[in-house]
Amino acid sequence: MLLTTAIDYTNGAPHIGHAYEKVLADVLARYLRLRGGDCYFLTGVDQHGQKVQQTAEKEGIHPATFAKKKTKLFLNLWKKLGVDYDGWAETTDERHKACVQQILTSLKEKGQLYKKGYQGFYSVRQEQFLTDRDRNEAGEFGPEWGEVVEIEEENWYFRLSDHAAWLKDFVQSHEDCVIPSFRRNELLGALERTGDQDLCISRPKERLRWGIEIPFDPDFVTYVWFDALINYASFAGYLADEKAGLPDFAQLWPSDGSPTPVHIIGKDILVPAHGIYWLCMLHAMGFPDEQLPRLLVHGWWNIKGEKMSKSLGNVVDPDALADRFGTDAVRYYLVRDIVTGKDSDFDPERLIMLYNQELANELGNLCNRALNMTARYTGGICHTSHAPGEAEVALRQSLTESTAAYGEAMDAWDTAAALKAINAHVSHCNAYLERNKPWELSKDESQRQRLEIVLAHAVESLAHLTVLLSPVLPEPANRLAHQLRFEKLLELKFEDLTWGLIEEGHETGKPKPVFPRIVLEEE
Ligand code: ME8
Repeated sequence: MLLTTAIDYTNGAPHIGHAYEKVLADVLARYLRLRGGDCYFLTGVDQHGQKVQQTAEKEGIHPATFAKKKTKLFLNLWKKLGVDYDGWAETTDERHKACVQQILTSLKEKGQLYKKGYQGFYSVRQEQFLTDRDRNEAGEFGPEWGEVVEIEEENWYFRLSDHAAWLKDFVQSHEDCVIPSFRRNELLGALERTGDQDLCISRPKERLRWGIEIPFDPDFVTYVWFDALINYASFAGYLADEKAGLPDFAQLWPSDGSPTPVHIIGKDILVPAHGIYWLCMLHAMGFPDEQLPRLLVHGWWNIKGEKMSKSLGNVVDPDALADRFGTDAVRYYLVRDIVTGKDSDFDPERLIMLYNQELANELGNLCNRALNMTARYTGGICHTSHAPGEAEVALRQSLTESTAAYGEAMDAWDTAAALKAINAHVSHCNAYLERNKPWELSKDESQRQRLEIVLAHAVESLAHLTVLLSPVLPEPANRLAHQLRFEKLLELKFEDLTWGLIEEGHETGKPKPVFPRIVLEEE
């Protein structure tokens, strides 16, 4: 299955919103593979457009050099955060350019593009033409539009209005075309309000040079959104030459009823960009309904209830955050403290609290106790063939429930609920050890069998938890698998997670702290 993210503007450094989306996608891609499916994870950067041109001009450098420089910041961050994509999209790539131009040519041949003059208002910040509907109650264009200029120019238009009735019908009749459902309702509401407007898809070169040239009219470049949306298809191999080194499109974007691509995007770019423009573009390109992608719309991280913005000076730098608290804490927090689809408040104190409590204390404690006591009391050997007692039946039940709840939550893209399900079993295990006190059982030879049962149950649980945690925290999961001396543990699939992963006589290794506590200097 093809899983994509929005491609980030290269007019500035990555912020915590960018990091969240890419970590979320990485976690979901790893989960889909754990489920036994294929997943091709595509992400990248949006390098064209006026914003990039303007910021580059301010710095006195060419937009291409500027975009490359900013792209490096994204590439370095994904490496640091363990975002392990399969495909990388840069919109200045010649292969992408060729695809955009082929699509433009073909749409023109189909009569879907036409040229006309326009006189009116234009938002420089949003790179968008404005109509009276964009005015506020006072009849003005509000601050959200930034600088608004009056322009008169000819441009190329896409017959968006041809697809309006189809789109309404499509969204109404496909419940899972936008996830979660309240975002689908938002799109339906927007479709009710939208008139019969077409989409301007070009910009004259005299105003904007930084874009993909319109192949049949060299005085114009392609509108940045029209160019950027096509990345999902171009980097999946759409219309590509076999030798281009891109994936096989038919395989990645199936038309045989198998799962269609999922585009992970933020709430601000559902309407109109993905929910209207992209779906209509695909429809015009000839994609049948059953081949259209699904849109997974996530919420935003705010700062103390306010939108993160350069002007408020509250932008959180994920790179600095990872240097300070470590990659694991950042990954964990970003998918633990937000419900997919909803907004959340970014709070470094919660990051520290959740990491220290749930990973360093609870899970760290379980790893340490299970492996340490097994090494000390049974020479590292697991004795798994004894019959379970009442407490063990309850523990197995807790694991079964947590695993099922985890799978259900992840299938619904809800990473926070999945992590809570893991934590529920970790707590059960810690309470089980507290109640059964292997350290006391070890002092009484007549309790030898009980001791072996308790330790084996803790180790078996740990093996399962390691696999479940691996999409979110792949590195710690690797280290745990190594400490369990179960090198093939992470090759297991979700459906393999039945009781009995640890065989009779298996020898575990010694624990080394996997989740060191975050201690602030001020503490
Ligand atoms: O929109 N919290 O790029 P972008 C969570 N280039 N997510 C956030 C966020 C926040 N505070 N702020 C932004 C673009 N995002 C286009 C996309 S796709 C063909 C072109 C998300 O760099 C935002 O919702 O402004 C979007 O999904 C992504 O970051 C990139 O935003």
